[in-house]
Amino acid sequence: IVGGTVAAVESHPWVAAIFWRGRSKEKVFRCGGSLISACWVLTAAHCFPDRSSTKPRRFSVVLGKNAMNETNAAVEQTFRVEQIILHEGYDNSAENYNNDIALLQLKARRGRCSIESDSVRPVCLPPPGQKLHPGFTCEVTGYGKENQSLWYNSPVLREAQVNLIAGDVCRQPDYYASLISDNMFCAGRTDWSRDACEGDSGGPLVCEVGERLFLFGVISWGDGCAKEKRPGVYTQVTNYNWWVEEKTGLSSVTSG
Ligand code: 4AZ
Repeated sequence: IVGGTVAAVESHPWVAAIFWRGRSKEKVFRCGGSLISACWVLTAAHCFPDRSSTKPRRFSVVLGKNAMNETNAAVEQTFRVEQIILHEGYDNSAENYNNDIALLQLKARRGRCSIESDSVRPVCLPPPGQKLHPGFTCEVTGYGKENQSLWYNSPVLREAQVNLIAGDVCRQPDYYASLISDNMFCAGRTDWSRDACEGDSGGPLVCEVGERLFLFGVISWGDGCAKEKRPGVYTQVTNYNWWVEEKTGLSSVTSG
């Protein structure tokens, strides 16, 4: 996150940290994600770029994590991954990450996955097709870079407020032109000071509607970070209510 502030996971208890286990058993941070029910995390398909790296056994998910380099066993909940479901229409052939959405099923222990606490709680999905007006303020969260030129991620969870940008604007030739599909939306600041960045992908963009926070976007891509006319691009979650329902069998996730 560029231009943001340190965030307490208690204020974003759906935030998930997805790790990949390398050959020497080291845990490498891969992507953010959002807990949408006790056993399911929504993230970006591009977090799993090669088929061999989609082996669920190589991944783990940590919920309730504030700091990357310390483990607070009292609040964190760590899970193995039962399955990884990439969207069938995920397509990066045009290098625009169309349908950049994926589901991770957490492996249950003694019949249960995550347990709600002050630090762990699922986020609501917005009703299908719900539209918010351009300029609407939403919030992005992640453990990604604080500045594009750094080579390391943020050691702590960070958040920033960004504003929704109209599709017409984001499709202008001096913005992203035809790269923006109907499954995406853009968000940024008028002064380009705040943005998601590398390492934040898969994580949440949430917007408050009627005093509730809803997961409207999955952090997907962008040309650099916090650059003029290069806003962050997000997967439009309201296009995928039925897909999530079909894959998880949870009708409750669409009702908000
Ligand atoms: C990335 O590489 C990435 N500025 C994510 C978000 C943005 C850029 C890059 C948006 O994961």
